[in-house]
Amino acid sequence: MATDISILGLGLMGSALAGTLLKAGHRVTVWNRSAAKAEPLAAQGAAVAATAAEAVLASPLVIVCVLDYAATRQLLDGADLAGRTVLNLTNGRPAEARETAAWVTGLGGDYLDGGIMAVPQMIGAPGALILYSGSPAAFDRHEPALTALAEPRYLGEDPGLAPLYDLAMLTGMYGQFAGFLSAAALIASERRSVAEFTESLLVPWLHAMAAITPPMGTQIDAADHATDVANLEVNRVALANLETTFREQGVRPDLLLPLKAIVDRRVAGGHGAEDLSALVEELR
Ligand code: FVH
Repeated sequence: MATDISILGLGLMGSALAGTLLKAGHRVTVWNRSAAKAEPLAAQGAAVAATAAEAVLASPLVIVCVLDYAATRQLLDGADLAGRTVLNLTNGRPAEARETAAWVTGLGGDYLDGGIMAVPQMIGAPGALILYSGSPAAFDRHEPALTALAEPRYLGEDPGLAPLYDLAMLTGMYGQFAGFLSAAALIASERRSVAEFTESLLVPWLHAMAAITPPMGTQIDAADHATDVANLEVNRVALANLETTFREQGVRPDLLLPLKAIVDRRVAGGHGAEDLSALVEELR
């Protein structure tokens, strides 16, 4: 069913959200600080609001997607939020989401926070996921329209949950990139093809390793770090070999050293027989 939706913030992501909602047949009102970014969307049928406050008044669902929460608060300041649902898809911290939720509800609105697990090109396509938390009633009301953007995953009433899970997902992603970049530098140190190594060897290996992380999650939940895979002492030796090899190859091991330090500390504490999952105990 076509609904009225306002989008505030027309950067790469906001423009992708607005374009996808227009294609899905919704009536979309847009606003951006730099007005020129609204022009392509106006050509696709969006109404363009002169001010952020005017965009808020235009629709019961107001999506904000800007640089940070300071910008979110700045552009919503003075707008009449009573009876509106503010869905903030801006990247931020759980504490910021909770503060913003309290502010919006204090002004008579409903608040949803969201974490977009997609790049702009993925919006509206299979594989895109958006994490939501906040008002359950607002989520139920708007879920049908939001499904056009990405698979929606509602995490709970605490508005801080979506950013918490979003940042945890990004943590996994940056860890993967840190591993990839270190491996690439090592391969490049012998002038071997990084592209060929990545496609034929590294990616299948990472898929296999990803498959053993859910059982590690179960171990972490149970605080049971027994292993029949590889204990921390074995990993300590492997990481020592890695550091030495990186240095011998003239490659900086900087991205690996924090992990190595934690393994060394755990083993020095007498936990060499444990699984890698036990490192969580050193982090919390
Ligand atoms: N792009 C991506 O792949 C990621 C995917 C995951 C989610 N992120 C988050 O989405 C937010 C916006 O990201 P973006 O990629 O759209 O960013 P830009 O293209 O740089 O656009 C930024 C927009 O923010 C507006 N803006 C900045 N400061 C203010 C302000 N003080 N008041 C009002 N608007 C402001 C900016 O306006 P303008 O510069 O065009 O006038 C753009 O509309 C972000 O949280 C990502 O982490 C995207």
